[in-house]
Formats: sequence, structure tokens, C-alpha cells
Amino acid sequence: MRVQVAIVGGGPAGHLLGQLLHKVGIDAVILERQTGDYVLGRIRAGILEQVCIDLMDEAGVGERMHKEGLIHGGFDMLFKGERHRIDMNKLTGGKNVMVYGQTELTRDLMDARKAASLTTIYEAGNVTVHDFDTAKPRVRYEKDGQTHEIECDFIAGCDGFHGVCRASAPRNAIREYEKIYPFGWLGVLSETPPVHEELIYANSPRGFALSSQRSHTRSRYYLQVPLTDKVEDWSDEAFWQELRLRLDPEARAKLVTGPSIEKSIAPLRSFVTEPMRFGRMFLAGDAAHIVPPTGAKGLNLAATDVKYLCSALIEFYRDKSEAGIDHYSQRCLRRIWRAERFSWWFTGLMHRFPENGEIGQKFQEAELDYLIHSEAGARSVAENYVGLPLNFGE
Ligand code: RFL
Ligand code: PHB
Repeated sequence: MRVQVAIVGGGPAGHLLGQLLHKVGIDAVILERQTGDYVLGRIRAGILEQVCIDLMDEAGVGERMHKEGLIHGGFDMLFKGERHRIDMNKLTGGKNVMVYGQTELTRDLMDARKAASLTTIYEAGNVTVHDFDTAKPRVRYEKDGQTHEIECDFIAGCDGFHGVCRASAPRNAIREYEKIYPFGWLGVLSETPPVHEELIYANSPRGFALSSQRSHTRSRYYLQVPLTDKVEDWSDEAFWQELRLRLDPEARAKLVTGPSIEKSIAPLRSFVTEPMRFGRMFLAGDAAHIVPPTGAKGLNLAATDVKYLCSALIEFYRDKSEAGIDHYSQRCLRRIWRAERFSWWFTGLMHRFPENGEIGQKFQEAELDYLIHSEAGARSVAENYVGLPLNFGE
């Protein structure tokens, strides 16, 4: 098989790239290690920035998102037992975010791909990338006991944090920055109405909690837990009890509980790869960077990487210019570091770090008190949360 772009990884980044390329007539194949159902079974992001919403529209797959997505103009910060609203919309001159699950976004992209009869190879085993330091890269994979080879002009590494593309970059050409946090997030999805119409980010001496949602009838909650905890240690009842203890009295009274549909623990990490281009191979999304989920930035960064990559490839094919691909890493990384900084800071502000003791808790509460009572402070949180425009810095 020969294509212009071989996309490794069929998560949101790979699928969005495939759709954007299709719209401009650049042909691509997606190689995904798992089945489509497995990819859709992973419950992850819930918040889309406006840039991500716009990219779904540009890809021609925004219809259901606009129908079912919930627009949020603010969120609550809870500390010392009281909730305070950050009026994002007012503080940013009218910007909002949208609640629309990563599963739904990926499903929309998969459906569009199927409708256009574009090729996705699911359950592609042992994918390997070759010759991306030349003008004729190749990708090999195994399927049904046979080895196949794809010739291409470019490889897009959209294969997530544990993928093969970053791992195949020459060690002397890559620099990785990493911070691992001493706790994880235990998430529960339940078919219950959300405790509040907007999100609640809670700083509690017992640890962080987040009240999020997927719809008016489906809730997503998270608790900070020690890395040593196992999902099996947490019965639904234990989860709800601990969540109640981390919420304010009003939310505690309102909380509707029910059986969990999904329950999982995710570790928290900050991670950046520099550069994101190795000859004719590009990294995009979680393959190149990870943020702790506190700032809700991971999926949004994946979407903007993909947009920048698509623009660079259009320049290459249409204008016969390599300027875009040469500039790709730098363009992505400036935005990535801004989101990394915010996610790290927000994580530090909201979580319990046992090594910081009681004084650490007091410092956090004082900073939160400052942030919600200072317009400049609240605006800074709001501006970072709604995210940067696409042409930021240009
Ligand atoms: P993905 O989603 O990991 O997809 C990569 C795909 O590549 C496949 N793959 C391979 N395929 C072929 N060959 C190989 N060798 C392969 N190796 C891997 C994998 O099977 C997979 O299908 O990366 P992508 O596309 O870059 O998307 C990134 C997002 O998934 C991620 O950034 C977000 O989920 C992060 N995130 C959030 N982001 C937000 O913007 N807003 C949020 O509210 C938000 N909440 C979250 C989150 C992530 C979380 N977890 C579990 C880490 C909440 C949580 C709890
Ligand atoms: C989610 O709904 O899964 C979610 C929302 C906001 C975050 C992280 C996760 O910051």
C-alpha cells in the first residue's frame, strides 16, 4: 500500500488528523493497535476548548457535538468548605468551554471516517516505523498472521504515551522532561444527575475531588488517591462516602449516587518531548506530551497539534514549501509549555501533598482566597482554563 500520510494510532488525535487531511484531499491510513470498541471504552477527557470545537466543525463532524454538548461559562472552586464561582465567560470577554466526552468526539470521527470509506486498520500488531530520515518512510505491521508494509511521504505518530513512534526516535535527537506526581485520580462514571450544573474543583484536607459530567443524567467524579490504591479497594459505597466528605454541605446533601458504570485509576504526570519532528516523522498528542488532567488540557492540546500538522502538510503539498514542517515543533511547543505550566500549577494548588504538611494546606487556602477575591487572579485562572487561540503568538 502507498499513501501520503501513515497515521499510527486511532485515538482522538489520529482520527482528527485523518479527517482534516481527508477534507483537503491528502490521503492517509490509520493503524490502530486495538479494536474500535476498545478505543471507545476508555473514559477520559470531558472538556473541549473553543479551538477544539472549531476543529471538529472544520473536520465536518460537529453536528452531534453542538446538539448534545453542554456549554459552560464558569466553574466552582471549593475550599475551606465553601464554593466560589469563576465566571469564565465574563472574565474572558465571552469565552466558554463545552462538556462533550472524548468517547463521543472519537465516535463522531470514526463514524465520519467509515461514511467516507477511509481505511483504518484496527488490531494492527507490532507496528514499526522505518526510514523516516529519508524521503521514503515505511511503516510495517502484522495482521491476521501476515506482515504488511505501507510506503508513505510522512508518518504521524498519534500513538499516545506508550506508543512506538516516540520510542523509535533516535535517542541522541530527543530530550524528554518529566514530573511524576505522588498520587492518582480515581474516576467513577455513573448514570446519575450531576451534583451541580457546572464543574466543582475541590481542595479538601482529605485530598482533591472533581465533580464533572457527561450530560444532564450522567456524572463523572474523581478523587485524589494514593498511588498504592487499587481500583478493587474502592467499592462504589466507599467512593461515594469519600466524595461526600470532600464536598461542601450543600453538594453533599444534593449528591445522587448510583452504581458505577466505569471505575479506574489514572496516574498523574507532566511530560514533554522536544522536538516533535524527526525527519519525516511527527509526534502529536499524548505521544509527545502529557499533562495532569486538572487543567483539562490533554485532548485540547492533541487537537491543536494535529491542526498545526495538517497546516504544515498542506503547505508541503500545495505550496511546495517545507517552512510549515520545519516550524511544526516550535509552533506546538510554545502552546504546550503554556498548558503544561497551567496544569502543573493548578494540580499543585488543588491537591494534598502530605510532605507539605498542614502549612501546605494553609498556603493553598490563602492562594485560593487571593485568586477568587482578586479580579486579576480570577481572570488569570479563567484565561488559562479557556485556553489559547489557534494563532497565539503569531
Ligand atoms: P490516545 O487517546 O492515547 O490514543 C492513542 C492511540 O494509539 C494507539 N496505539 C497504537 N496503535 C498502533 N500501534 C501502536 N504501537 C500503538 N500504541 C498505541 C492506542 O491504542 C490509542 O488508541 O492519545 P491521543 O489521540 O493523543 O489523545 C490524547 C487524549 O486521549 C488525552 O490527552 C486526554 O484524554 C487527556 N485528558 C483530558 N484532556 C482534556 O483535554 N480534557 C479533559 O477533561 C481530560 N480529562 C484526560 C482526562 C485523561 C485522563 N486519563 C485517564 C489519563 C481525564 C483522565 C482521567
Ligand atoms: C472529565 O469530565 O473527565 C474531566 C473534566 C475536567 C477535568 C478533568 C476531567 O479537569
